[in-house]
Amino acid sequence: MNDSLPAVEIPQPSPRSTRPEILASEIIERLTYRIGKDAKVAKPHDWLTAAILVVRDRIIDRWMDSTRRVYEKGDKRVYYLSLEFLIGRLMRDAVSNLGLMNELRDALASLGVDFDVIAGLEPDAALGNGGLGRLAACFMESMATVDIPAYGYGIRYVHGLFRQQMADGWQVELPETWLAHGNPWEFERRESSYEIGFGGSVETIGGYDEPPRYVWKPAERVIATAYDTPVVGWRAQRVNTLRLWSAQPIDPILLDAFNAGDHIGALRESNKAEALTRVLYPADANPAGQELRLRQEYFFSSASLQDILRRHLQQYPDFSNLPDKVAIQLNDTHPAVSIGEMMRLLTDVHGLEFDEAWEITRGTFSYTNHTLLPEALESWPVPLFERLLPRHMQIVYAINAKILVEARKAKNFSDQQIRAISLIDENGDRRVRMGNLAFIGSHSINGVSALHTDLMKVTVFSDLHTLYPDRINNKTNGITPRRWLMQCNPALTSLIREAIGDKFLDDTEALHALDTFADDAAFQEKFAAVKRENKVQLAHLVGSRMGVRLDPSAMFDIQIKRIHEYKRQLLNIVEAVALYDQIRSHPELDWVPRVKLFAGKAAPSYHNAKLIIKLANDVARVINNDPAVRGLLKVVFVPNYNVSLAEVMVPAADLSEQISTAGMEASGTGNMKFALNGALTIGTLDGANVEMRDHVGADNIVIFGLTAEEVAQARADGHEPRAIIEKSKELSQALDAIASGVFSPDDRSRFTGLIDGIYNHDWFMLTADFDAYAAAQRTVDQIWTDPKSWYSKTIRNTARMGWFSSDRTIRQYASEIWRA
Ligand code: B1H
Repeated sequence: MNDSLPAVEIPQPSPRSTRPEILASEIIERLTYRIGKDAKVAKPHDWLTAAILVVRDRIIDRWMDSTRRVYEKGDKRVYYLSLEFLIGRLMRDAVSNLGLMNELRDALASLGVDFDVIAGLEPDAALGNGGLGRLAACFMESMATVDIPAYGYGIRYVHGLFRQQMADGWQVELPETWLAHGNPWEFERRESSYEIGFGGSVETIGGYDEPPRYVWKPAERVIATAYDTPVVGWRAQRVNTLRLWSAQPIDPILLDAFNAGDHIGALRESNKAEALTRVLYPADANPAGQELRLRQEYFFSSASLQDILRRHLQQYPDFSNLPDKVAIQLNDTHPAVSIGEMMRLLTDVHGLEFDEAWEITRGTFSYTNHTLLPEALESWPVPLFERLLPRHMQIVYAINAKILVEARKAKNFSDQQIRAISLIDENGDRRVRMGNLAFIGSHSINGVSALHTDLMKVTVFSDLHTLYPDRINNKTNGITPRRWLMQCNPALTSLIREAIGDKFLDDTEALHALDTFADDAAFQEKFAAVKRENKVQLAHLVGSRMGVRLDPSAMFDIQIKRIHEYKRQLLNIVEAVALYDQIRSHPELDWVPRVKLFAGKAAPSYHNAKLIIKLANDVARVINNDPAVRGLLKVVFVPNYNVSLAEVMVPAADLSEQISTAGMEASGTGNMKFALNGALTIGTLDGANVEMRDHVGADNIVIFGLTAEEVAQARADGHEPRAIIEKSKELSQALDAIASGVFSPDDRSRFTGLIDGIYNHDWFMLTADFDAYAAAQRTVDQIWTDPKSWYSKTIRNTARMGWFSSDRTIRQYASEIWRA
C-alpha cells in the first residue's frame, strides 16, 4: 500500500457491503464497466475476474486501515526477503479469511455462476520451487493473522515454475504462464521505482586527510517497478503487502539505433532488462550458478532495500533507530547480497561511517538457513561477483578483514578456523560464500527444525558458532491451518466444529480437545467417512486426468514433494517392486490393497531425478496391468504437482511418506499437512518428523531407519551397500529386476546406471534402511486391518498437530528475533 499519507483530512469511502444482493450487483457492474462484457456472453474467466475485483474492494478497506495503523503507532515493520513465494490460488484464501464465503457463493449462484467452478480456473501463482517458497507464502498469511506489520519482497516472475507434462513416462517441461489472463489481485506502483546498477567501476574520492568516499559508476542500469498484492490474515484483522519487483529498461527503445534502421538492435536493452525477471530458476536445493541468477538476487535485494530505507526516512530523520523500527529476514542466502547492499547504501549514499553502518546492518538483519546439503550452499566465483558488483566486492573484503582480525584476537582462531569462517573460499577457484556473509551480517541465524538447528552448529557453521555462540537459534517450521485444513478440507473442518466447537479456528492448539474422541466409535465412523469422501474426490481427479481407476477403499499411500535422491522416492519405488514380487509369489496371503501415489517435479538438469520419474511410470505400467496383482497394488504418478494439486491430495491420504535419509531434510512441511489432515506418517527421524513424533506420540507415527547420527557414522566407517544387498533377498531381487530391465523391456539398460549407484556408494543409504522400511510398511498394513486402531491413531494426529501452525512459528520469530 502506498504509505505516504496526506496531511489534510480527506473523506474516506464508506466500507463495502457484504450482502449477497450488493455483491451480485457489483459483480455485474465490474463485468460491464471493467471487463467490458455483457453477462449474457461472459466467459467463466470473466466471472472470475469480476468476482476477484469485488472481493479485492473488500480487502482494500482493511489494507489501508492496516497501513495507517503502523504509521500512526510507529510500529516496527518486518520485511521478509525471499526469491520465492509459492502462493497457489488466492480466491478461496481471501474470501474465506474475509468471512465472505457464503455471501459470495449466494451472490454468484443468483447470477447462475458456481463459485467452485470459477475458483478452479484461477491459475496457481507458482513463484517458488517447493518447501522454501511455500513456507514464505504460509508466513505471509500468518504474519497478517497474528497482526504483524510485514512486507514480503520478491520477484514478479512472468513464468513461474515450469508445467510438467509426461511424454511416455518422461518429464517434459513447458513454460508456465500464470499472467496470461492478467492478474486482478495486483496493483502496479509506477511511483515505487528504483534504479538498479550492474558492472562498471568504483571511484575513490578524497582519502588524504579524511576518510575516502566511494562512488560506484555502474555500466548498466535497469528500473525495478513494484507490484503489490494484498495478503489477508484470518478474519481480516490485518492486510499486509506482498511487493514483487519487475525489471524494466531505462530506455524502452534506443532511438539512435532505431533511427539508423536497426529496429531489432534498438530493443536489445529492453529485452535484456526484461529477461531479468522473466523466469524462476527451477533448481530446488541446488543453486543455479548462472550470472542471471546473481543478477536476479541483486536486483530484488537492491530494490527492496532502497524501498525500505526510503520508507524509514519518510518517518524518521536518520538511520540510527533502524534496528528498532525495521527487521529484515533473509529467506536463505538468496537475498544475502542485501547485506553488502545495505552497507553500500548506508555508507556511500547516506554518508555513514563503516563501523556505524555495520552495527545498524547487523542489528537489522537475520537469516534463515534451509539446508545443510553442501552442494546447496551458495557461493559465487570472485571474478563474476567483482565484475557484476565491484563495490560490493570491496565491501565484502572490508567486512572480511574486520571479522578475521576479531576472530584471531578475541578467540585465538587457528588458520584452519580462519579459513572456515572467511567470506572467501580459497579452496580451488576463489568464491564468495553467501552463507558466511548472511551469518556474519545477521544478529540471528535460525534453522527450521530442532534437529536441523543442532546439526547447523556442528557442521556448516561450527566455527562461526564458536565465534558467535549466541546467534544460532531454532524456529521449527509451520503451515497455515487456514489453507491446509479449513480451505482444503471443509468436510473435516465441519466435523471438528461439530465435535469440539469453533475455538480451534482461532487457536489451532485447541484441536487437542479432539483427543477424547479418538476412540469414540461414532466419531471414528464420521472421520472415516470424511476421509473416504476426500479419496473419492482424488480418485475422480486421477480418473479424469489420467484415465486410471482407483478404488477408494484401498489405502492411499502418498509421497508428494520435489524429486530428489535424498528424499528417497527411489526407496518407495523399490519397496513397491518388492511388494509386487511378494503379492505374486504369495497369492494366498491377505494383502492390504494399496495405491501408491507419487507427484513432484524434477529440476530439468537433474538427471537421476528425471530417471526416477521415468522409473515410477515404468513400474506403474507393469504392476497396474498385471492380472496376478488383482488390483491389490497400484502405482500412480500424478503429473504437474503444484499447490492446487496438493490441496486435493493431502486431505485424501491415508499414509504420508516422509522417508528422507536422516540428517538431510532440514524440516519438511508436507509432513505437517498430511498429519493435520488425519494421515498416518511413515518416516525417518529427520527434520520436523522428530518433533512430530514428540507431539503426536510414538504410538501414532511409524518411525524406521537410521538416525542422523547413525548415517554419519555409517558414512565415516565406510558404508558397504553390496554386503547389505547380498543379505537381503527381497532387496536384491527388486534391485536386480529394475537393473535388468523387467520394467523397461524397450530399453533394458535404462536403469542400470541408477541401480549401479546404489551398489557402488549408496550415498542416500537406501540399502541400509530398506529392510526396516519394508518391515515398517507391514506394520502399517497391520494397523490398517484394524480400523479402530487406525482411526484412533489418525484422529490423534489431527488432535495433536496444532503446534505446527505457522502462527506459532511466526509468534516465535516475532518475539525472539524481530522483537516486533
Ligand atoms: C529448502 C531449499 C532451496 N531448503 C535452493 N533449501 C533453491 C535451496 O533455487 N534454489 O537455489 C531453492 C530451494 N529449499 C527446503 O526448505 C528444505 O529442503 C525443506 O526441508 C524445508 O522444509 C523447506 C522450508 O524450510
